[in-house]
Amino acid sequence: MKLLFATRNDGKLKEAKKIFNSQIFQIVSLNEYNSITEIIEDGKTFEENSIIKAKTVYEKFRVPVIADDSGLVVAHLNGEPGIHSARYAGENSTNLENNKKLLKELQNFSEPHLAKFVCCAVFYNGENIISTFGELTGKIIHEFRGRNGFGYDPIFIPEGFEKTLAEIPFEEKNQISHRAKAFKKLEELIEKNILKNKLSKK
Ligand code: ITT
Repeated sequence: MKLLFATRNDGKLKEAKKIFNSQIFQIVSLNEYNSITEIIEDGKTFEENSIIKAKTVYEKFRVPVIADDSGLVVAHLNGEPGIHSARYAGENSTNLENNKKLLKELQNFSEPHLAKFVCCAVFYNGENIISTFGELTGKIIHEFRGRNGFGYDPIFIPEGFEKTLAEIPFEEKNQISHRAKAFKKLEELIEKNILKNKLSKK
């Protein structure tokens, strides 16, 4: 089954390709669809935004779509940057600018700087909508460590680990991450509710 992943984030795409069983699913991205579709993420929650992404892309291409909306929820900052994680330091901000802004916002708070990554993953085929969630708890550190991953990975240490997500090998992040948890559940539900249904209708 071909699934169009409604994302422009190559880090997410690489992770999703690894998480979904490649014998059953072929994950393609908006890059392969040559899309310039503008998606206005004006939802108030991760779930609302991931549904907006999935529906916008489905309406344009009419193929089964998956999407994720994710971000970093920081305890001292009342949940910010949350759904604003990608643009925390402003429109078109880089990962480095977002990370620096976060560290600045946290500088006057006592440690540990507890945080969690949250991911809502969605499937939409014009008929059925499925959404799932995943979380990864941990803390923010005030130095940049590691070169793997993307986004806030160099300053986030998962609970029970000593290394940041950017120091942990790709395969290991993909076992424990918020995205891995959400997409694994999504994969199971697509298999159970969509693929099996299709077979039994034949
Ligand atoms: P798409 O909307 O095109 O999928 P995006 O990067 O704008 O890409 P989001 O709106 O879901 O995606 O914002 C997610 C942001 O949260 C992302 O840009 C990172 O800053 C952060 N983030 C999410 N998951 C992360 C992860 O696994 N590691 C590090 N940072 C992550």
